[in-house]
Amino acid sequence: MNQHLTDLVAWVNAQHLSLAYITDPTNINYFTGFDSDPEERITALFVFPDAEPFLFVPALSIEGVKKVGWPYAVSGYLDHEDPFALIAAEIKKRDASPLRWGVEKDALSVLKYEAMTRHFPQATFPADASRFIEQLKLIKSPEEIALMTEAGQQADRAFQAGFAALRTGITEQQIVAEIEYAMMKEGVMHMSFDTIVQAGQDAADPHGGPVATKVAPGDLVLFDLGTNNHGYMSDATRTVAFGGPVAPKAKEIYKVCLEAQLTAQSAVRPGLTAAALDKIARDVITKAGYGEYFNHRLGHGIGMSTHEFPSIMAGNDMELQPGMCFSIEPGIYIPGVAGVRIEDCVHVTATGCEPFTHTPKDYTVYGL
Ligand SMILES: [Mn+2]
Repeated sequence: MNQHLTDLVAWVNAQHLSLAYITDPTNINYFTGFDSDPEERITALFVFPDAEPFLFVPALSIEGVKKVGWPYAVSGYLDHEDPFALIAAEIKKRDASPLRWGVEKDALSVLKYEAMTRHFPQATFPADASRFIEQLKLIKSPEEIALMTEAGQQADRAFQAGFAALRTGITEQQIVAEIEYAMMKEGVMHMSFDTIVQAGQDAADPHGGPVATKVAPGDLVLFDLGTNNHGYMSDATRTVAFGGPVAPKAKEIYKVCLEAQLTAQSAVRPGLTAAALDKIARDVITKAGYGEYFNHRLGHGIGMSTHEFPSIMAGNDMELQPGMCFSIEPGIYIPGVAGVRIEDCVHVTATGCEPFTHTPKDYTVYGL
């Protein structure tokens, strides 16, 4: 049994549960190695204190489960069958009357909840698997860090493809196409999220783009991208100048943002709180007079999802520990002027941290 699944079984025992019912596809991948997007179909993992676990999937996914080497039972259903009746029958083979259920309160839909309580009217839901799993995911194993290191190397190559595509008149969306084409050609199966390229004033909207804006000389161009390497994500941001010097204000906010990023990244150590790390970066930006333009937390955890725990923000007193992985991504966004964000994801080591991406961060001008 892999370590993640062993930990889940231990939790089921410690909570005196009859079973754990896992439905979130990313969590199922975390515990089983089976990566799927079931859309509206039903995929579920059931774990018991004494009996072996089982996976329940659409019939068309059974071969996929076997391919990843899942060593326990798997059963399926056809589209016209009632999946919940079949699931109930599988559960009853292992426990005729499971009373205490652990479920992901963040993920279990009302539909699935009602279906299970129809079959098991005595069921209670005393334990939240979502909270347990987010704690379990906080610390990455060396194997997970190795996959994320590889994902970071892919992101570094993606930046090179993006920078190489820069020329007058190319649109943000066309640069995205060049980046993702280069990644797919080298064997990357998925980006970890839709690649963001924003030129000039577009970058002042941290949740916008890419759009059909054409890159023009004197723009700062922001690239935020990452890859999915066997289920483990990279995520990094670089902002570069194109075609000559940018406006003095744009260059100034670049310098401030870089100082905030470097200061925070070099301050990471076990025992520092997430809130303190956020403050270290924020203080640099606030002292320079741009505090109001840094309108999001410093960072987010990363692993099999691009946003998980720990959240690097004010109010989070969680202490950093070796094996935690998160982004350090200060930004300064001045509407009508420019936007800058610089981001590396790192993993905490015994003495500091190690970034997953190594693309240089110094202010760089790319030629016409
Ligand atoms: Mn990020």
